[in-house]
Amino acid sequence: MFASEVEAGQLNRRVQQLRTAIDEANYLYYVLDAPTLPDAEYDRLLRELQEIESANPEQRTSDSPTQRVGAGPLKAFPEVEHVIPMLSLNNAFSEAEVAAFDRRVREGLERSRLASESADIEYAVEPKFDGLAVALHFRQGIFVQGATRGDGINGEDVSANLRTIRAIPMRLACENPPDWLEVRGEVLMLRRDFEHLNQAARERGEKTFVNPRNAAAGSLRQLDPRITAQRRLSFFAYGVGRIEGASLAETHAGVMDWLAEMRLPVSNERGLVRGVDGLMGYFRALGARRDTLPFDIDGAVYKVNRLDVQAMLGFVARAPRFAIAHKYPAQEEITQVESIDVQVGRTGALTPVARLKPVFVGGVTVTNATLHNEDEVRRKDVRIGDSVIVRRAGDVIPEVAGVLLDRRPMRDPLMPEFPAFSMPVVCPECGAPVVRLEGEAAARCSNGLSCPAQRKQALMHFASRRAMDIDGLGEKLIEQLLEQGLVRTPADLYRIDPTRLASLERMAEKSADNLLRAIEASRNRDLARFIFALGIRNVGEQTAKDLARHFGNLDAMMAADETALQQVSDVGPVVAKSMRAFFAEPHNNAVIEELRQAHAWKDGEAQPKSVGKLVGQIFVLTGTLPTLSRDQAKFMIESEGGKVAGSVSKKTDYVIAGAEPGSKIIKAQDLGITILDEVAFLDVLKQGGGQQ
Ligand code: D41
Repeated sequence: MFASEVEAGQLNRRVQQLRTAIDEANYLYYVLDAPTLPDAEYDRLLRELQEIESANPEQRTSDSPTQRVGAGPLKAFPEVEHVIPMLSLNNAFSEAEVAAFDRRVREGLERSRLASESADIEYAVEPKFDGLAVALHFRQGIFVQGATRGDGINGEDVSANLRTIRAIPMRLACENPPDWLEVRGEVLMLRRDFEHLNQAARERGEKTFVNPRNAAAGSLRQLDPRITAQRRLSFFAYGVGRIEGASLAETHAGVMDWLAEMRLPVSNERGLVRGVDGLMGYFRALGARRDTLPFDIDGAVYKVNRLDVQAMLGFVARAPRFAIAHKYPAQEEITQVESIDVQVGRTGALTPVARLKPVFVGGVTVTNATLHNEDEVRRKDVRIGDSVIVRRAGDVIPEVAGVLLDRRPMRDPLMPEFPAFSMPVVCPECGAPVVRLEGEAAARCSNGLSCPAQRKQALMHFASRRAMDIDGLGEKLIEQLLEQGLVRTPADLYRIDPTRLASLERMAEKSADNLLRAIEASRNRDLARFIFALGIRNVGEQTAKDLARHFGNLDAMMAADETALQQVSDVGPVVAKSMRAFFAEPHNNAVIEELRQAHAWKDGEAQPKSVGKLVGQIFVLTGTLPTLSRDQAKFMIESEGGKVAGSVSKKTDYVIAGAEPGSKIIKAQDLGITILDEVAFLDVLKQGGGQQ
């Protein structure tokens, strides 16, 4: 053997080694979602392979992982014919339709006496991926071509783009690959990749994609594969088309297992069930997890498991009789924007809201959808008259996912088209100037609780179920109370004049009584609810609970400065700042004082802290300290785990004395207890106490 041949053999072995390692890493990362190889190592292997291949072009093959990065742009996609047509799926939208499908299957089999009379049919069940159907062709196990479904007969050759999808093997993991294997499946974009893509687009001020499906479609039909390569598409197989030189398993599940063995991605959400009950059970279980899956699905697909039975049943028109797609209610629909209003929220934030032609989506009729904020409307360029995609996923509030720009109405050319949205410069409710602070997404009405809209929202929040829980006090009633001047602030609720209440329009005597009773019942709510009910910006239900537990009483919380507030778990600078801003407002303090008179809440006990420099130490405060208020001193002691007692006893460790102390100081002297002034106290606080 010549030396050069030996060298070539070694080179080839290294090339194979590198390819195997890279393919393995891709499989673990993109198919099993269990990455092992660090990115840097992966890059190093790929670079080495690239270098060898460019120095030795004869080593380059079409299935090499170097061929995934994307070749130069195409002018158009060549058309390809599907030798075996790609069928479509019939849909079912209800249990009745699923039952009808199952009945048709059983009747079809009885006619051919293939079914054992009574047994339930076995179905292979799988998610219905909300992606794009494609066909992948492997010759001798090597990926040679891939095409979109198109109309089922003719598709587009998107091979170069499919090569960039790391979940698709370029070489099947199989000792004896079939001469020909056509794998069918769906190309999609995982939700997290979609979020990243849109986030990057937002940062560059570019248009975002409406949903993962559109992002996947846009990426797969890119003429420049280098762009597709950056888009992170995924793929799941759902069946096979043309096959030569191998025989299939006897069942659909068996075929899917075989594909999985060859390292093609198949969903692990698939299963086997029997009869309509089995189908419905799967449908509900999958539906319950729909929002937590890493990809969008729009239903479940049911297929008769046995392939011989499938063949027996055949097709009607262009859809098989042996399979059906059971769809979930759509989470997206198209409708028109009738107007764009601006709503003023509880904290003055202005939210643009699209008023829509009613549309049934996500299981409810939607007439409004949030547009979030000014920037969002600009980015999406939503205008009155536009056709838009409305999305309502799970229980989240409906939103406008995007505009169908090609459907923007062409108006009379002499008429100006609807202008782009802009935020009003004055509050639509009270006319006060609108301000938008730097770094904030929201524009706000600057009028605080003098703005009637904010006042109404504040009252609604105060009365709401998770806050003061005043039963029956809803939006309509609050509007009436405000209009009639019976109520301006939450404190007014506790002194409503019953005769004036009863005289309100549409107010029966009984409902007036009920409301008064509900208000009465809301007195002495625990501190956490009360703090939440105040509606301080950024203070949600959980933060309110944490604050109540930490401080025990409202005065201690109101006395705490930003640093002291941040001692509370999950209270950061933003929350602390909004709390200080709230309590710096004289109006708020006045209302709180009135609510105190009304016994709207009852204080609790601060949860004793078991960590801190002063754990186990008991302090007594007397007289006026030069800079610290009583509450501040108390809070500082308690945040270090110390206790503040009301009177001096043998158990007292320190008495902190200010100007004009009372008799407590004499008692302390009698008992020989250490007496501290403010400076000494701050010292103890710093060092920790613990005197003997
Ligand atoms: O997940 C899917 N979108 C999916 C689509 C699936 N899980 N199975 C499918 N099975 C078929 C048959 C039974 C006709 C082979 C399909 C599709 N077809 C399909 N996708 C697009 C059109 C038809």
